[in-house]
Amino acid sequence: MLHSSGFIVVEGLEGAGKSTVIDAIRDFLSKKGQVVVCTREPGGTPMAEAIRECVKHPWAEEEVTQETELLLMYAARSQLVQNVIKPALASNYYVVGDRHDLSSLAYQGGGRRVELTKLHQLRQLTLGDFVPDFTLYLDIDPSLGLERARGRGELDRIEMAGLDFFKRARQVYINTIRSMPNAIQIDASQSVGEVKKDVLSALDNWYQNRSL
Ligand code: Z5A
Repeated sequence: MLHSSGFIVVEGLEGAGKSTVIDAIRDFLSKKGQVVVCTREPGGTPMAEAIRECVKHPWAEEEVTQETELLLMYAARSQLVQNVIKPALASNYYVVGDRHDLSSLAYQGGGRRVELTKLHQLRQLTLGDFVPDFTLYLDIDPSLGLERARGRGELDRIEMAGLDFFKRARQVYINTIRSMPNAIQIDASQSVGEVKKDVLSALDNWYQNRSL
């Protein structure tokens, strides 16, 4: 049985269909005989899940500063990378991440307009040169994505940020993905079946080239 390892990340705005697509990616890799660990950010360890609750909470009685939000994202990421992702990769497993560092660039950098130097410093401190092996970005107009997300119930603190916030985040995603090696943009406004088909085709292509 072939065993290698790889860190695959699925990115996109809310309602883009990340959770839906991750199930298909896990099935694809399992059928290839790979062991797959799925993660989500913020979250994925007991402490990081507590941070997730904290960061999504509305905190109506006080303002959550940009810096606090950013630090919490990286605190959760540090816990996840050190305790789950790196050990899994060292065991020759595949890790499929529902969001990773690019989310901070899009949401805190683009959406909240945090200075890029601050983001880069935190990235360096937390991750060093650790990067995903393959990134799938599910691109969706924020109006459509939020409509899908709303269908699931109440919006959390970040989802309440307003349309312009998400438009800025989307623009950062699009610009960054273009310049990244091993990254692909998928049109997530299509039907679930079409999105899955595009994702699996891109994944198969990447996987075959990787296995050569
Ligand atoms: N955040 C941040 O600010 N900075 C960071 O560094 C990180 C995160 C890591 C995480 O919340 C929040 O944290 C997120 C970004 C921020 N906040 N916001 N806003 P989350 O994990 O709860 O939110 P999410 O990652 O955006 O998950 P999501 O809303 O569940 O989106 P999704 O996983 O992409 O979508 P889904 O669950 O697969 O689908 C949503 C619904 O749409 C569902 O009913 C599906 O059946 C439906 N769907 C999916 N695909 C389709 C298609 N193609 N057609 C029609 N309907 C569809």
